Amino acid sequence: MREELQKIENETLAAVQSAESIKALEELKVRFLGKKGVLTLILKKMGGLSPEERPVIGKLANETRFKIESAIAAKSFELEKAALNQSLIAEKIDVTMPGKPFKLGKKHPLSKVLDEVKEIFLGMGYSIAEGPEIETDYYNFESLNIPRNHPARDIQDTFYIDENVVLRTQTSPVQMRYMQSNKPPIRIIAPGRVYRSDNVDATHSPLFHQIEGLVVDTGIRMSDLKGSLETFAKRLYGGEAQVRFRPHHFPFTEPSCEMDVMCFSCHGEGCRLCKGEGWIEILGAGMVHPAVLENGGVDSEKYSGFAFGIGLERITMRRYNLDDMRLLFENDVRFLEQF
Ligand code: 2NL
Repeated sequence: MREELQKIENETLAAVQSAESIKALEELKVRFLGKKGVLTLILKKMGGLSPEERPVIGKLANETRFKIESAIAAKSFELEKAALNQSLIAEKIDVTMPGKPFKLGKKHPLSKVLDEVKEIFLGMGYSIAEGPEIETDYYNFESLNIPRNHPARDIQDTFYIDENVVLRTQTSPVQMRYMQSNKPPIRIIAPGRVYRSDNVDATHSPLFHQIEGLVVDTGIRMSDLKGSLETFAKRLYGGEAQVRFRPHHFPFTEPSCEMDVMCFSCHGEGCRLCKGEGWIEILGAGMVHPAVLENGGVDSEKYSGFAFGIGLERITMRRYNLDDMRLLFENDVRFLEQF
């Protein structure tokens, strides 16, 4: 039996050494140590041994079992390590490889210019007011001194929801509502979408954006209007920008004016950009009409104010030298990527 054990030991150890996979080792383990394994069979035969030989062979068998178990454990550790190394090599990731570029969107030019305008007025102490895009005829027209049949309704012809409800043609209704629910001093801008039933062309769109402003306090004069709007123009277009004010007419302001900036391209000489004028109109403004102040619940004997309206598309086109407003609404990424 000694020889038998020795032979099993030699053969099994050799087999363990040359095993090439964890699976092969498992099979060896079963063949040698399992219920019907070689060693188990030998131990079963020990009943036929003499009482002197039994403990000696038993000890020997246990030693053999221990040697083989150790060899299997060592070999299995070795194989696992090799397998791990293999997968580390096979699954290697080169972290220095350039990644897949991630396409980021950009701010729309209208949003960029609006952000700048807001920042300028916030810096001058104004707050931002908002209101509904669907308005009553009263807030959009009547309260602003534009009665039914007034000719100003023609150029502001809009989309009627019904006889008394319209899509707003300007953001003035926001300021009218603000006057009604806030006491002076008032210093606000009202940016937002406005609507007119215009056909689409290079300078018109049925939907566009306006930034209106309103200042109401005691002792507000035309000089406050001029100083504030000139400061705005210089902050938007740079300190060297020159402005001029021309008389104009709006139903809701008296007196009214328009402000031009000197053409940045020809510096007043006249060129294609300014259509030979030398100046470019950027906003309309005026002293708030007393009737409009009263409609807002403001005592026009005690208070006065100025108001203005800026077309966002227009100043954005000037800012980026665009010659067609449709570019701002088509959302062609090849155009938008340039800003
Ligand atoms: C323009 C002209 C303007 C106003 C808007 C206004 C608002 C109130 C009272 C008085 Cl609540 N006026 N807004 C005043 C003058 C001009 O806009 O050409 N906008 C593009």
